[in-house]
Order: sequence, then structure tokens, then C-alpha cells
Amino acid sequence: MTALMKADPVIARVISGEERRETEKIILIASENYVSQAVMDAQGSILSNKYAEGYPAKRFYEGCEYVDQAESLAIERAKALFGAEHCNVQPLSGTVANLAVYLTMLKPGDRILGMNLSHGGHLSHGAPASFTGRIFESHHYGVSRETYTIDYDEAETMAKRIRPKMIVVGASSYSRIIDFERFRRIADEVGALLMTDIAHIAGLVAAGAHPSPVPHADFVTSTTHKTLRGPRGAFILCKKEYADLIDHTVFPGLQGGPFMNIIAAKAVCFKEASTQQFREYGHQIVKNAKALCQALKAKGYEIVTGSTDNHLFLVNLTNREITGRDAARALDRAGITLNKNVIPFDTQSPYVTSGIRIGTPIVTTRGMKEKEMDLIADWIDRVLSDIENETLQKQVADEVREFCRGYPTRPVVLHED
Ligand code: DSN
Repeated sequence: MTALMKADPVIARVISGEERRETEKIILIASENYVSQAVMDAQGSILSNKYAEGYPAKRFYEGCEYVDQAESLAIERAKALFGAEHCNVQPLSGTVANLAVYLTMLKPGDRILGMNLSHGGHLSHGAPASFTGRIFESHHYGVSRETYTIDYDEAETMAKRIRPKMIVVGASSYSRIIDFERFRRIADEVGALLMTDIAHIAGLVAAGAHPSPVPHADFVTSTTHKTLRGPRGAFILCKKEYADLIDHTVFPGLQGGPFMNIIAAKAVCFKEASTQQFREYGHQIVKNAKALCQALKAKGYEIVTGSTDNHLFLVNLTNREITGRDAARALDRAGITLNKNVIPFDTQSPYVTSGIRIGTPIVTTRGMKEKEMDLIADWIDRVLSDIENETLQKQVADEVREFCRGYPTRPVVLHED
């Protein structure tokens, strides 16, 4: 950062501060990850200088011979990694990717059926606060009150009653395997299209640690920066028959010039995710989530759905008489960063919440395994058992800082060719 330190020391200090935070704290935010130096090198490269509206070999600018190679590689690697017929790697974010699918296949006012945001779904799946909930007539399935797992029977009954044009499947705070095959059957029964948003679990799918929706869904959208451990951005997978339509919606429909540096970094990410080392990483994320979940359960914490099958779980703090907001703030002061989260049927507002969401992608990237999850559970429990005690929070923060020294923040990826 020598040049930046000279040119803009204030921003250089912001970046150093963030680097220290990421190094000294245990980050359990389920949607974040720490990328490799190779991904950062591509992201921070001169490819950011290039305009390349269009697609490889069909650009509106000259001089695209190198960025064409980057985009073609990203597309081919993503198709191979997920076994898909077509891939568009230009969407700048997961919400834009979802919007591109909707705008390709739906008209304003069409009915969509997605997972309830407060049960673990996503804003862009038709939530009232999102434009997707305003443009379309959106309906929501959710989880059962008894098990807190997706109520597939309810989803089927709703689909038969509502006859949606598209069923949207995917979640940002749901801890169990999603049965994509069952949703395909429901979609077929009512003649609906099926879109699955695997932003959270894409890395697990790539690693074979969660079933893939690709054989079942008409469209699969995802971000690249969560469990997949790539740059911030997104992509769309679809059947060949929709390829031209999707590409045309992304550009020129929704976006202008694609970020070619980010597309190159996506190519690096897809290459890294196709290694045996990444497959082991994906499985270890799940083992760590299960271990942390069990350790907290053994200390009397109530886990939504009782356990986890993926990279995250929710803790219901109602029986501890603390809110998610207070728990998340106290833990952050103690060097453990996570987010407050509504639990299904929560009586608290989304700003307060009754729960916290815990995810293991980052601690796994740093090389932590099951035994470290026990230590993390102990620190969480000590802080939450005496939530007003700021001296204790400082003491835990010191212990966490010391502990974190042993775990690097950059994954060292062994490329296999
Ligand atoms: N904001 C992301 C998350 O934390 O789950 C979803 O987009």
C-alpha cells in the first residue's frame, strides 16, 4: 500500500484498521469470507481500467482481446464447476442477478412464491420492502411452527392455490438441507418456473457438501463472495434455452460496462473452488458449524431447528432473556463478530431480534477445526452469561486477540495444475 499511503493516508489507515479488525477478531458472519491473495490480485488489477460492454467476441469497444479471455474462462470454469449449460458472470450483485431472472421471464404483476424473509428468505425474493415485492404479486411460504424447517406441504398447497409463474427457493438464514427436487416437483405440478438462489451455500454445493439445484432448477443465481470465497459479485446459471434471453437482460437490460477485474477474480475463484483442497474446505465448514452448534447446545442454548446441515445456525436467545441486538453488541466488544437475526415467528423487531446468526466460513478459512469451535463456544457463553460485564468483555477480547495470532487471514490455495 505504499502508493496509497502517500496519496491518501486517511484511506490507507482505514484499510489498515479493517485489516487489524479482520486479524484480531473471530468473525462469525455467515455471509462473509476472507479471499485468497490470488483473488485480491485479480480484483485489484488493471483490468478495472477496461470498458467491455457486450460479451466475449461481441463487444461494443475495441481492445477487449485480454478481457475476453478472462470472461470466457470465468464462464467455462463456472459451467464445469456446477455442471451447468450456461453461465452469465456479469451481475454485480446477487440482487441484480435475481432481478435479471425475474425481468427475463416475468411481467410486472406476475405472481411469485418465495421464502418468507422473517423465516430465513431474502429481501430480493419478493419481500415487501424490496422492489421485487412491489413489481410482482409476491407470496411467501415459510417454516413449520413445530420444527422450524421448511414446510414443503404448505409450500405445495400455496403453489396450488396461487399458481405462481415462478417459485423462488433459497435463504440467507436457514440451517438445513433444502430439498430442491421437492420444489421441482411442486413447480411442475403448477406449471411454474423454478429459480434457486444459492448465494449462501454456493461453496458447499461446489464442494459437494450440499445437494446441487442445477439438475432441477431452470435458473440458479448466486453471489461469489460468501462460502464460495471469491470477489464481491454474482453469476447466473441456466439451461441453454434461456441463455440468450438472460444475457440480453443483464446487458443491455440492467447493467452497462461489466467489472472486468471482478470477472477475472471470479475466474480465479471458480478455479480455486474446483480443487480437492476446496472440497475439503467446504466439508470442514459444515463440520465446524455442527461442532459449534453442539457445543452451544450443551451449554443450554436453544438452536433453531435443533442443529445445522450447512455453514450457519440461529440461536434463539429468548430463554436467556437477552435480545439479539444486545448479544451481538456485547460479543463484538469481546472480539467475536456476528449479527443479530430474527428467528421465525419472532416477536421482536428486525432491529432488536430474539436471535443471533452464527456462521463458520471465515473461521474455517483461517484453519480452525472442531476443537477451536469448543473454545469459541466457551467465549460466547462467558460473555452472554454476564452480558453487562464490560471488564469481562475486555478480558475475552484480549484472549481472542492472542488466540487469533495463530490463524492466518489469507487462505493459501494449492492450485492443482
Ligand atoms: N446480506 C446477506 C447476508 O448477510 O445474508 C444476504 O444478502
